[in-house]
Amino acid sequence: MQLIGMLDSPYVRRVAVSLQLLELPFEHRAISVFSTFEQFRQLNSVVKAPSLICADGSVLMDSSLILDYAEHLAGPDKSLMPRALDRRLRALRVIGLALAACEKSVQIVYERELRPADKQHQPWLSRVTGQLLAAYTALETELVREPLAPERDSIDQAGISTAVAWYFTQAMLPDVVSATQFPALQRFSAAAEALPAFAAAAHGLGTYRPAHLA
Ligand SMILES: N[C@@H](CCC(=O)N[C@@H](CS)C(=O)NCC(=O)O)C(=O)O
Repeated sequence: MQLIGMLDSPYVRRVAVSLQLLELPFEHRAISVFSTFEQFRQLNSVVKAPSLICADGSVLMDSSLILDYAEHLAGPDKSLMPRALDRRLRALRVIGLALAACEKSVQIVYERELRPADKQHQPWLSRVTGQLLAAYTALETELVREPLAPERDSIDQAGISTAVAWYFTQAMLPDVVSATQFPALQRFSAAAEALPAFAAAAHGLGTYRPAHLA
């Protein structure tokens, strides 16, 4: 299996961390949807990161759909999703908030970096910023009410997605989302980033290296 996309994308990173915790071996190819658009297009004409090239050559995209496939490939004993309905409901609620935070962060980054300064639309940026802060406020409340497990054996998809979202936003938009206002998220992120699966797929321009090759 090949995971295509850069680890500065929170979507690529949640897949890279999850595949490791699901114990599914994969090759990572750090190809950018921007600087290497043509190369990416040869692999997936739609140019969406992450893309997963499966063993039979099928190409999947969208991190949640890739994770659905990966979960089934790994089998129920390795699943990162709780099975009990109430636990699963909570996990889905948290993942939804984390993905909304990723989406709103990415929209702000694109607005800042891809659109010429004189074409930036402040009402849109204000709207998206409000949505981003609402997502992190709700996530912080979730973590205070009931902490997420940051340990290697107990972190689940809700924890992975939350940690990856938070790190991405802090790396890209520290002026928009102040870390000091979200102490539970900040603490959880620090604990998650110390796990080998996060360290092996560090946010940035690098390539995932399995622990035994690092
Ligand atoms: N919902 C998608 C979002 C993926 C996404 O937006 N990826 C960005 C990179 S962070 C991308 O492919 N951008 C290029 C584009 O949309 O043209 C997922 O979960 O994978």
